[in-house]
Amino acid sequence: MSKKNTTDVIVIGAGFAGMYALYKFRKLGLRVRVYEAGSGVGGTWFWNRYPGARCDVNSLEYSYQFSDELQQEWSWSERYSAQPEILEYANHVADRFDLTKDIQFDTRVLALEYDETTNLWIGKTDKEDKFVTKFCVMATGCLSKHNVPSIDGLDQFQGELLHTGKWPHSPVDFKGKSVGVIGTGSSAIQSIPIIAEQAGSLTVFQRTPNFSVPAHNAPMDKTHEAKVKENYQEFRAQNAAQPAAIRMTINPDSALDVSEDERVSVFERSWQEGGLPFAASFSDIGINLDANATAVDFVHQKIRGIVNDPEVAQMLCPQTVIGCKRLCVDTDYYETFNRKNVDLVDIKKTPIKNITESGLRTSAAEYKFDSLVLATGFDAMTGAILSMDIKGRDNELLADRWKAGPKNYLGLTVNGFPNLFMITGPGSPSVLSNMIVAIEQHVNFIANLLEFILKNDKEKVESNLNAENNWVELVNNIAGQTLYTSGCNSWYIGANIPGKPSVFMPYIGFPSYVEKCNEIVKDSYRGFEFS
Ligand code: NA7
Repeated sequence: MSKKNTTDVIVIGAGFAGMYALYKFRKLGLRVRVYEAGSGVGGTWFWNRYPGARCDVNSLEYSYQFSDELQQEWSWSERYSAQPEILEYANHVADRFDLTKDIQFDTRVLALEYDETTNLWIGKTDKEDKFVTKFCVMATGCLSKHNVPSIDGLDQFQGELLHTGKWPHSPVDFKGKSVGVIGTGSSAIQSIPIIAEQAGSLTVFQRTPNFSVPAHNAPMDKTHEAKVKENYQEFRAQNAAQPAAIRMTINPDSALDVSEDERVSVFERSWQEGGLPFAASFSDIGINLDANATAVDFVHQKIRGIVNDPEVAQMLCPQTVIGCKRLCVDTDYYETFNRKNVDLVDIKKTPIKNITESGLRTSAAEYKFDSLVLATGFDAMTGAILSMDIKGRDNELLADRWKAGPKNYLGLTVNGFPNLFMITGPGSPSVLSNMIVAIEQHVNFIANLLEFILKNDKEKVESNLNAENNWVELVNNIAGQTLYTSGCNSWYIGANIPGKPSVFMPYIGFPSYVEKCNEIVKDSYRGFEFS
């Protein structure tokens, strides 16, 4: 084995997590190597190039804070950044901190095996490299394994077959074409208005409608940007104290304690403001069914007010609680269904039977398309990790250990898999927080842990089973107090993937998570075992 393949730390993935991990671990004086399946940095933003792909967190917040020079010198052009600009930012960071020299692109890690006698991990990639490392860090992303639905005949389609999560790098021309889109999650909701403008005809196949709030995206307010930059640190600290580490003013009132008129005017203000803060219009929308129903009613009224055809409007009105699936943020989504060239098909009523050479067949009709877009989401949170063959102590497969659902400590470590860490893993705030903030917190935690190991002449760390059991119970207890677990089929509980165990995966509440991490460190890394 060549010397270059022996390192202290292997990081898998060069998205925002992998890039910061490389930067941070290098600073500890460790030899770090990153493997990345794509041909460039950026992770989610490298792959999700579909038209309209945009972040739903404000640009001034969705960025790194580890370097003040970086956050001062970079300028965002819009309130919510579009994918090309975020990818440009990722590339800027890679250049600025000279990251790419330690990243091996176009290389997918297939397997990792722990060798107890040497306390090393041995890995295998699709380039037939074998690597040996002491520490492994999964920076594999929460929404990176795209979900291709098992619909009969998918391989028969002779037109252009696209997936929003694995979009081509060259521009896709829909001009004048007949296009079908399967799925109505966030990716579909962002891309449909743009595809509709270009296509000759667009047919949207909807299994479950989603709630969406207008983004009211706009050019960056330069005065606001300058003000934030005057004291960026304080701005970041205030945001980190918010439940999702995203800046929003949570109305302390209950939706049930105000008059109908006042409630509607509060919702209207939030709707006009736009974006995810709609969920904070009242304090109890996420925890009380009756309060939630008032927000549902308001959005239903909005949909009925925007969409001209009452039948189409009715089809677009979700019949679940609002927010138990991730709230979508759009530009002209509902308006798009007033276009003459756009049709909506309810595939719960008339299911897709099969894909044909020229389109698809439902139980009611046959459709012909030049292009078919699968906007069918991801095997979220565990998909990318479990697509590798990871064997811990006694050759135990992580996939077997997690058969009934992911189990770990702080979303970070798994008993029996020493020196292996997950960034924004299941059981951490991850997708229910500002991802870049969560990533930095996790990488900092791991870096401190590595420093502790090295300073104290320890060889390995893993979590103990008891701590893991308690942690998973805590994650579930917190979720149980909210409407996230009120029965809608979200990817937070793995419901979008047939056969996936139904377990609520994210930890709700970024500040309390950070508090718990800090307490554990103070308490000599309670729940971790060192040897
Ligand atoms: P989502 O939100 O998981 O949406 C996927 C959509 O695809 C959703 O409407 C699904 O319907 C639909 N779907 C999935 N499988 C099928 C099959 N087999 N047949 C028909 N329709 C199907 O993924 P996105 O990419 O839109 O967004 C993911 C996250 O990225 C988003 O939450 C943001 O955080 C960014 P279903 O609802 O399961 O009935």
